[in-house]
Amino acid sequence: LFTVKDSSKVKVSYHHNPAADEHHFGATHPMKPWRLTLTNQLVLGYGMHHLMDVYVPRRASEDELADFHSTDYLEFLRRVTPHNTDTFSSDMITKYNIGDDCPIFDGMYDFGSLYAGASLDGARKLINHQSDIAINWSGGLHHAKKSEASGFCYINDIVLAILQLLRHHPRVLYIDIDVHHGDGVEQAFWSTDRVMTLSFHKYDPKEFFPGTGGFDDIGAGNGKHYALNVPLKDGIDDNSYILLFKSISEAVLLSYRPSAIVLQCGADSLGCDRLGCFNLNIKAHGACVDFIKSFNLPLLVLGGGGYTPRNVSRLWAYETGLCLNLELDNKLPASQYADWWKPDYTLHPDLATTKHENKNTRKHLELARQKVLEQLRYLKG
Ligand code: TV7
Ligand code: CA
Ligand code: ZN
Repeated sequence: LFTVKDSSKVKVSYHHNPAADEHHFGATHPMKPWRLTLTNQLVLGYGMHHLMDVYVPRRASEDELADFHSTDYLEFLRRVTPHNTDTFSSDMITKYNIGDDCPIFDGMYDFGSLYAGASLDGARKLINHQSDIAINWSGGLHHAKKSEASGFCYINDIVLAILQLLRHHPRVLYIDIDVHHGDGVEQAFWSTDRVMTLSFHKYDPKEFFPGTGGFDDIGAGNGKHYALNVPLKDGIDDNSYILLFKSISEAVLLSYRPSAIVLQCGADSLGCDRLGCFNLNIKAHGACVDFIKSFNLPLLVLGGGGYTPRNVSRLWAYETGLCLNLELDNKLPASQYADWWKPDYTLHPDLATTKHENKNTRKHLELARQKVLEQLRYLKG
């Protein structure tokens, strides 16, 4: 099933409440929580649960959610259902940004408190040194705002987990490799230097959600230069992405010197994603995770987007293996779910198709790198 690459002991915890997987946004909605069941099947199939601490975290309480979210918004999420929606004013539906992207579905508050509970559990295991790396593939929902749903996200588990880490850590670095801009996390920490946010994403203000995250999004007040963005174009390939990611994140780590890192591993930056437009293979995405891991700082690893469930599960199983210093066999383990990985039944199918032509010129990539590195010259301390 796997070989052990490096027998040095890393304490990894895996936070998964299978109740989260059972929620449905709607038949045609691209967000499929059951991709977490597929992921977990591969994690178990490879036998990785024997090598880490597996927790079924409790739901986050309303008080815990209120560390970031407004109580009126939380009360709305808790009370509204598909059957009583018409008893809420249309102003409220508009204000909280309910719609096609963020529909009202049965159990949406429960879903939010489940994945937020898992991220908080992971953050606490890092704080009390029970884990070196904590993993929550159900988390990473980076668009949710204080009083507003956005982009399939209702509760911002990342902001909540970072707020926990800040109780014990002077500086937290947030890195986001989802194909979308991590706008909710950036906005929450826009004016503080205690969190640095770094997002790599497709950027096209008119055509691609959420439209923010250009070079000039840099934070404000005390947080000026502490929000970093790497806007990219369609079709970026393995080599350019890895090179850009490593050179930027290494410079950021050395200048900012965080004491903990939160890494959002959205799988929609893979090639063949239903919503994404990059051309990355699983190994390239994983190389970014492995690089961050090599700095040996307390690390919270989260999921995020990912709209082709068979590849989301491959990726997150592979990255669970990287956290554990394992080399997983390319042949996937047998299980009752195996048909999802037809016809090849492998961990590493070729995802770099010609569907998205690479529009990132060397000039654009070099400019992106320079623009970010320039911000680092202004950091205090
Ligand atoms: C973290 N893209 C979340 C990414 C959120 C992306 C969007 C859809 C979409 C929604 C659907 C649907 C869809 C095929 C794709 C401007 C709009 C255009 C709604 C139809 N099919 C993450 C959010 C993004 C909902 N939103 O970063 C129901 O695509 O582009 C938009 C906004 C207005 C609303 N319409 C889309 O990965 C988890 N939505 C089918 C059914
Ligand atoms: Ca991103
Ligand atoms: Zn995304």
